[in-house]
This record gives sequence, C-alpha cells and structure tokens, in this order.
Amino acid sequence: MLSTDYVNTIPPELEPSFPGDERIERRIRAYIRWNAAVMVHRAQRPGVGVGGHISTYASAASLYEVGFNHFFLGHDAEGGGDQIFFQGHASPGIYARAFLEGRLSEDQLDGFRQELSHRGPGGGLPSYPHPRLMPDFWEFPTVSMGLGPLNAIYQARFNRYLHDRGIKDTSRQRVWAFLGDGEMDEPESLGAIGVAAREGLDNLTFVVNCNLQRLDGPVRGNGKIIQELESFFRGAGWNVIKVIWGREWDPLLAADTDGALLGLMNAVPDGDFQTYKAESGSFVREHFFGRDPRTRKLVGHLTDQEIWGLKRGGHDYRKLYTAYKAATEHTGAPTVILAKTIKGWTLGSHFEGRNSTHQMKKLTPADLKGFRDRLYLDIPDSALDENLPPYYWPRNSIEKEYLHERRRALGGYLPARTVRGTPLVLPGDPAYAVARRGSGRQQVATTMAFVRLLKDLMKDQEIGHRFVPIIPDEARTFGLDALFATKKIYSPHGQTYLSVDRDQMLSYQEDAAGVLLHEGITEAGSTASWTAAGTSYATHGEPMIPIYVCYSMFGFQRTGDGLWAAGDQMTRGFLIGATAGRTTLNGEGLQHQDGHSLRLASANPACIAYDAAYAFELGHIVKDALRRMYGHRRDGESPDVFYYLTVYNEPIAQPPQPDDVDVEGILAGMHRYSPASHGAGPRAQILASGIAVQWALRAQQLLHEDWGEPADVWSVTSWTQLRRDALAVDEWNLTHPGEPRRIPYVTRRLNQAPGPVVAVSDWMRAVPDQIARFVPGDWSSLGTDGFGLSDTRPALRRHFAVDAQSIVHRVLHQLASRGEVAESTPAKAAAAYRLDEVCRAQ
Ligand SMILES: Cc1ncc(C[n+]2csc(CCOP(=O)(O)OP(=O)(O)O)c2C)c(N)n1
Ligand SMILES: [Mg+2]
Repeated sequence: MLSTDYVNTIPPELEPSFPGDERIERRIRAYIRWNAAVMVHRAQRPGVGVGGHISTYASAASLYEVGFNHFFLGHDAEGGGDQIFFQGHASPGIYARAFLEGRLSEDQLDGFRQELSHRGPGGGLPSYPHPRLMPDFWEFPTVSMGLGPLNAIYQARFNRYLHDRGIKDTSRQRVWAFLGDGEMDEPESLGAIGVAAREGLDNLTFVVNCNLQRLDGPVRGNGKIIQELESFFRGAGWNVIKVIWGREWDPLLAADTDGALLGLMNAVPDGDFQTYKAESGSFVREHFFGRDPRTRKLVGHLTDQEIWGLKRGGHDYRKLYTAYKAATEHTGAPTVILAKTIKGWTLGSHFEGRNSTHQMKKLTPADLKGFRDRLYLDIPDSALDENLPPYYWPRNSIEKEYLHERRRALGGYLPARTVRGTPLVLPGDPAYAVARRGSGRQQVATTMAFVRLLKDLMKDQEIGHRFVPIIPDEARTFGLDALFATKKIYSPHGQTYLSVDRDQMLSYQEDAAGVLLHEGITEAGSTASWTAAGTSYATHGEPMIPIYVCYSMFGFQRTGDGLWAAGDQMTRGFLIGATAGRTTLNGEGLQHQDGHSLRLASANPACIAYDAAYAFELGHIVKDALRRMYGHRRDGESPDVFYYLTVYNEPIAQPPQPDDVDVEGILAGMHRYSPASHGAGPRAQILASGIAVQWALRAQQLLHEDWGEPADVWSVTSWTQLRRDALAVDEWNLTHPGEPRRIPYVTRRLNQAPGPVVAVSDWMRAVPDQIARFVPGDWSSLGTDGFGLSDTRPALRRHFAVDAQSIVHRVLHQLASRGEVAESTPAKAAAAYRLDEVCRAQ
C-alpha cells in the first residue's frame, strides 16, 4: 500500500507563524473540556443516568478549537460561510463551546439527553446532532457512522453544482467533516472518496480523529490506521496531511540522523502506541525507545516526565493550525487530515487509551480532582460534588472576549441552522394539464406520466430551474433520457469528448452547467445528493426541488438509513420509487420486484407516501406536495417532509380526469373511482392502489357479469396517510373526552358503503392492512407477500392471488361468510376461473 513515513506530512521548517494567542486558546480549551465532561457526568446524576460520551471529545478538542478560532466561517461571513459535519458523539464539546459563548444556558446543559423531562419538551438537548430536534443549531445529522463522510462529499459537490449553474456563488464556502478512525471502516465512509477527487472538490476537508480506538478496542491493533487511510485517500487522489507528532518530537527527529527513530515509528503497531499512552514515561522509554539501543540513547537526556510529555500531533495546536491552513490553501483536490490523538486525553489514567474509555460516563472524585489540576482550573475541592461538579465559566474574562472576537471576525457562531426565504411562486393548473387530460388511445405507464409532468414543470418560468433530477443510472429505464439533451447532465468538466450519439435527438450530453445529477450506480450517493439538494432551502437559502428517481427496490431497502438521516435533516423533495410492485416489473424476479418499499416508507415519519393509479392523481399529489413544501402551507402542516411516490412501468390507458374528481379524497388517501353502476347498488367494496386498480376494475366487471354482484372500486392513493389520519383522530378522541368524537377519514368514507371490504395491491398485505382496524365491517386483503419470481405479469398475479379472478373469488368468499351468497359459490368461481392453474392466467 502506498504510504509515506510515519511522520508529519508538513515538516517543522514549513510551519507558518501562528496568528493567535496560544495561551488564551489553551485556557478556552480547558474550560470547554471541563464543561463537556461535567455535562455528561451530571447527566448520570441519580434519577437521570441517561448516558453520553466523554472520551471522544477529549481526544478531539484541539481539532475543533483550532477550527473555531481560526478557520470555520460562520453564516454571516462574506461568501456564505462553511458547512460543518461534527462527529456525532463529540456533541458534548460542541454544546460546551456554545455554553461558553453564552448561546446555551447551564440549565440547558443539565438537560442533556432529557429532551422531554427537563423543563418540558424542548427544554433539554438532544444526544447527538439532530437538526429536527434542534433546528436552529444543528445542520447535519452525523451519528450514524459513515453517513457523515458520504453526505459531506455530496454536500461539497452540490455546492459546486449550485455555483456552476449560476444559482449561488459558493466559491468561498468550505465543507468540513470531522470523523472517527473507527468510522472509516463503514463502506459509506470510503465509498465515495473517488467522487470527491474526480470532481476536484478542493472545497472539502476531512479531519479524521485517529485516536486509534473505536468503541470496543483498537481500530487496527496489529496495523496502522493512519497509514492505511493514507493509502486509500492518496490512491483516490486526495491531498493527505498527516499530523502524527507534536512539536516535542521535532528535535528528536532532527537528531535521528541514522533513521532509527523513524524506523521505529514506522514499525510499531497501533496496539502498542495505544498501550504506551495508558502506561507511563518509563514504560515508553523501555518499550518504545528501548527497542533499539540507538533510540534509547536518543532520549537518554530526557526524564521520564519529559518522555511522557512527547505529545501526539492531534493535541498540538500549532501542528493542527499548519495542517488546516495547508488544507484550505490546497487547490484541485480535497484534503484529508489524519490527526493522531489519544482517546480520553487529559481525563487521567482511568480514561486515557483504555479500551473501556468510550463507554465511561462518570469520573470518580479522584479523577475529577486530577482532571481539574491538569486543566489548571481554580475550582475548590469543596465544590467538586460527586454528582454535580460545577460548570466553569469565568465571567468577563479575557478568554471570553477573545472567543467572541474570534467568532465575530469569522462570521458568527457555529453550529447554527437558519431558514430564510419566502414561499415560492408555484405553477398553476395549466402546468398540470398533461396529467389531467389522459393519454387517449396511447398506453402510458405512471412512470412515464410522471416524467411528462416533470418536463412541463421544469419549463415553469418561476421555479423550473429549481428542479434537480437525480438518477443512479437507469434513466433510460424510467424515460428520463428525454432530459439528457434538453437539460444536460452536470459534469464540472463539461463534455471533452466527441459523443457517440451526438447526432441523435436524445443524445447523451454532459455540460458544466447541466441540470441533471447523473450519479452513476450509487444509490447511497444519490440519496446523499438528494439530501444536499433538498436541504438547500436551509443550507443555502435557495430552495431546490430534488427529484430522485430510483428503482423502488433500491430505495428504502438499500439506503433506508440515508433516508432516515434525510428526514432528520428535514430534506424536502421527491423520491420516486419507479418500477414499483412485486408483479408489475415482470421477468426481473426476486431481487428487483418490490412489494414492500411502501411498508418501509411508512416507518419514516418524514415521509409522505402515495401509490397513485393514474396520471391525474399524480398531478394533484405533486401540486399539493409543492404547495406544502415550497409554497403556502396550511395551519398545523409542517413543510419538513418529503414525498415518496411509487410509479409503475406497465403501460395503461390513462383516463382523463373525471369531471367530478374528488381532489380531497385523492390527497387524503382514497376516492371512489368507479362506483357500482348497475342494478340495486353495491354489495361489496374493493379497495385497490396503484396498478392494482386495473385488476380491481376488471374484477368489478366479472363480479357483475358472471355473478351479478355489483361492487364499488376505490383508488387508495395512500394507505399510510389514511392510517396516520386515523391514529391522529384516535389520539384526539382520547385526549378530548366530552367533546364530540371525530371520525377518521377512512371510516367516514366507508361508513355508508355496504358490504365486505376487500383490499388489493401489488404490495405485501401489511401495506393495506395498516388501515384494517379503522374500516367498518368485514376486512380482507390480498397481496404479494413473499419473494418475487421471474415470470409474466399474469402468471405472477395468479401466483400471488391478486389478479382479477382471485379478487372475485375473495369477494365471493367474503359474501358467502356473511350469508349473502351461497356457501358453494366461491368454490364454483375458483373452478370456473381455474384459479389453481397459473398457466391459464391472462
Ligand atoms: C452505523 C453505526 N454503527 C454503530 C454505531 C455505534 N457507535 C457509536 S460510536 C462508535 C465507535 C466510534 O469509533 P470512532 O469512529 O473511532 O470514534 P471515536 O469515538 O474513537 O472518536 C460506535 C460503534 C453508530 N453510531 N453508527
Ligand atoms: Mg476512534
């Protein structure tokens, strides 16, 4: 593997002079270190005991402080300021700094991890960076390891995109990501570093806190994580800066003329380096320098104490300043700073370098005293209460003034999240004409219907330029290739080659100001891109409307955690689950046929999912979604949602919008699309969604023609929204005794509808079953539970018993059990339709 010697990348002679006051900044660090640890410690007080992390921030304090005092640009800085991904469980240090800045009170610190019970909801502080829970503070959720590095790369890339499209000048904005060395084992952490290099993202800096430990023990006991990471990043084309040794080592390395010390540094594995720092100076003399007589001699003039005082680079403020400065000045490639630190540093021998340090949340009275002395804080012994040691906040000190002055000079306090901007002027009805008018004799799948609508919306004078289609390959599958030539694919390099299909209408065109984000085959990257674009309303004050079109099977299932974080970050936009359904994507089989993404989507509280059957439904849904997320929202509505729309690839005749279209029903989750039109009124209700509405309509016809049983057919546009409404009503009724009871929407709609209810969809039964208990009368559902298989649509539908004949069978069965048809009728139907013969399915 490609790595350089185990020493600092920037030699001492190239270090710039340090512009700050090192003594004052050391004092500031001491206060923050103390308060961070005390905050977590106090959160373990009797009756609370809510956990937290002390050792991570203790290892990273200098990494952050050099940034806060000299580099991180606040939102008021000219050019818009920096965007910082803080390591999730280093949050105590970030809160402790905000406390010193006067942005958080002592009482708020005492509410750490008690978001409900400390002074009521909102009175406490969330455990980790969660924008949704602390929306004016945290900008980026990071605590799911691996998502921070991935999202940071795509954030930096999106910043470039905004710039290159002329939407916002982001040339002076930098993205910083603070990461753990253990975290780098996540595939997402390293999986996109090639993207950052390829796109030349010199607006991006990774700082990896290499404390050599993760939660359980060493990251690479037998190896060297810094060297390993150097190889990966260097190989990918990054600028790598290692900050391994503190300044105390400089004279030793200068005196190491025969390279013996260097050889030792290169050879010793991380496990040993960790152990040294959990031991003592004499141990280091013996077990490190003592390995070679030449190095033993090299430190012969140093006392054990002086050997103990040879620091790691990540705790040397000047070495870090040097690295950060070089990173911000480097052009053409992103930079990673690999800083070697000690986990639990300054917390004393029970914490430093111990394998258990990650989980330790309390200091013993002796630890507290030692820690105080180490930081030179004038807190009397008598104040060091076992449960509630005091916070330290010197009022009107020069340190405090210095700290404020630095943040003023750098453009304001961080982290901070701001949402500016006014509602967008949204397109009116004419923009949706294509969805309303149907497809005439042409057969059009809902995927194509959506793309047609999108094309029209992208022409809108006001907001057309705000749409950001995102695709992980497969554009041709979804019909999005129609946008290649007109909107072009974003590439910072433009198109430097002669395109093979340049003469064709739908040629593949790359452009430096392209609109489409064609990510290549990375759903994880696409999700990250979508998150960056969908939070632009906050991070840049420029609302963008991302439309990420994925294979529905590779959305929630593949990148569910990214979508969870997107919900936390309050991403607004559209996720389009194309090729939806377990039987509609015929032929593809077990891996591709999606019969459960709607189930997964229902678990994400930020996600509003619709399973439309027709283009006109999609039109109303999209229009309302744009209104809610980007326009004028109604009372009680949160705009901080995203829409998951499942669309199918089966061409059908799109009907024109009915004259008496029930828009309220479409948006609420169900409308009666086809009432029973014959004879004495309906005797059963068929609830269907998406493509299954086609089967339900055919079943309605068969029921009437073959069995004389009229039925209503409903198009259920959102099972999840119906359920959410019902749960909310249920809750309201519980908490408002004595007031007139409210009735859930689904119950209201079906209250007067006679007969049993049979629900059917191309999804597993648990999807429609969400509403079962709110449906009056007999409930039964059909669905595609189980793995998919490769076959034709009819065969698959017969196999899963969701086709029209199977629906008829089920309706008759329900009617028979109510005594409304003869007991033998269902069996007769099964025989007549030869339901057990898959080959006969049409
Ligand atoms: C995806 C995921 N898996 C597991 C965890 C639990 N976890 C929290 S911190 C941690 C160890 C982190 O080690 P490292 O990245 O080296 O950070 P350090 O605390 O050493 O700076 C783990 C496993 C998590 N937060 N996210
Ligand atoms: Mg670590």
